[in-house]
Amino acid sequence: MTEKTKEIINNQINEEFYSAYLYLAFSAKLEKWGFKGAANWMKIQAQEENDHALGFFRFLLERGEEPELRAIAKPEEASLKNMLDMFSAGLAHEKHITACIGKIYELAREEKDYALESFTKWYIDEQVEEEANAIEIIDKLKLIGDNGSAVYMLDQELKARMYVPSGPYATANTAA
Ligand code: OFO
Repeated sequence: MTEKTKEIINNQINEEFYSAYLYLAFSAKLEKWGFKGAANWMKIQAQEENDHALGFFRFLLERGEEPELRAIAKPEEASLKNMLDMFSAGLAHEKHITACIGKIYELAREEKDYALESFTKWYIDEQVEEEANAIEIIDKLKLIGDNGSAVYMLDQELKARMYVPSGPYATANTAA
């Protein structure tokens, strides 16, 4: 594996852990505000991001490389003041992640690293789903506005989300 490839994957491990941090920070804030359902949704998203990081972590190990764990930045977006702004910031962040994954895929093709090319496909598909999920919730929040009982119902809906291990090594993540 080239240095360039190792660097982009190590960076992506950090990006995915930052995503987990971001969603966990949103979860804490939402729970403090009394939105337990939205807090649950965000916490599960954080768990999935952790899995995504572990996917890249494991990929490096399986290719005989040692992952490098770097400092995770403080998520400044956690200072946002309402749920709509948080989900919108989440979507903006996912678009950034989609671009990062695209760059990994491009590099894999450039370097004819077929294993990485194949591995990255899982993340490309996942990003379509992640952006769609965020858009759906943002649309609902816009529709609802400040209608308290509708916000309460949406919060109840978000409470139903359950954690399912996510990532190309989902079943192996517990042992990663
Ligand atoms: Fe939110 O996505 Fe990871 O990869």
